[in-house]
Amino acid sequence: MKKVTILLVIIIALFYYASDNQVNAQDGQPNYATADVFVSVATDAVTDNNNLRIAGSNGGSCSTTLVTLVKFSVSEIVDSSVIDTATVSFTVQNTGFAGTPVSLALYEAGDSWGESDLAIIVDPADANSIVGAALNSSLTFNAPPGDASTIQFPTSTQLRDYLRAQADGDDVVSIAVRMTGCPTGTSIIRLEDSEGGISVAPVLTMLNPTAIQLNNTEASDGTNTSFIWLAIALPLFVFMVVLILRRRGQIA
Ligand SMILES: [Ca+2]
Ligand SMILES: [Ca+2]
Repeated sequence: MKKVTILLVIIIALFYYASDNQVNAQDGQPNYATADVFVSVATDAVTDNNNLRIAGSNGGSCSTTLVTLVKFSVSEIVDSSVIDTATVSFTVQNTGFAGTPVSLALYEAGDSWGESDLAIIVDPADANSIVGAALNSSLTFNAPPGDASTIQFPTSTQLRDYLRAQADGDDVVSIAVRMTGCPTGTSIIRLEDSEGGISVAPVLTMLNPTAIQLNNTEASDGTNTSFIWLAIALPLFVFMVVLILRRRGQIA
């Protein structure tokens, strides 16, 4: 059995030597918005001036009137990374609530917008809307959050999966923030924008975005999931073969 053990140790050591648990530069670091605007659902007018607004009007049900769009870069996240947690934070400028509760939620958004674009369809009821699937990350306020306070959208599987897909794709993350619940009348929340500086800018924070990556230029894009499975399967296969041969008495 000694030979089997030595063989296993050699194989595992070889694979351990060949692989490298790569930690991304953006682990736990504040990742500031690269662009941010708010858009009117009714007119598609884009505003990039002093704040980000999220608003809704309730005449029986809460309908979104102003949507905020924010972009982040995830270019420093290695392909195939697993992200443990991801949160999106904003600094409140001020609020105008006619009552409570007020709920906000994050959505996927397309990338085809900029701070000077004049026509972006943000109405989710429109098939051409830039606002996509819900990211299952929401906040409900039973009292207006204080001016200058920080609000943080919590991590979710959908948010992490979306960030991972963007990191594996075009590295540009676009997120829409909508009002999904509001009392009768008009409710608005104004947030600081990235032009206000990094002390108040929208921030994406990702914890432990890591990837197992080969120290091999041919596989340096980190797409090596099959390799990792091989590293597990091969020693098991050798172990089983040796076990069978030993039972048959073909090896000592
Ligand atoms: Ca802006
Ligand atoms: Ca994208």
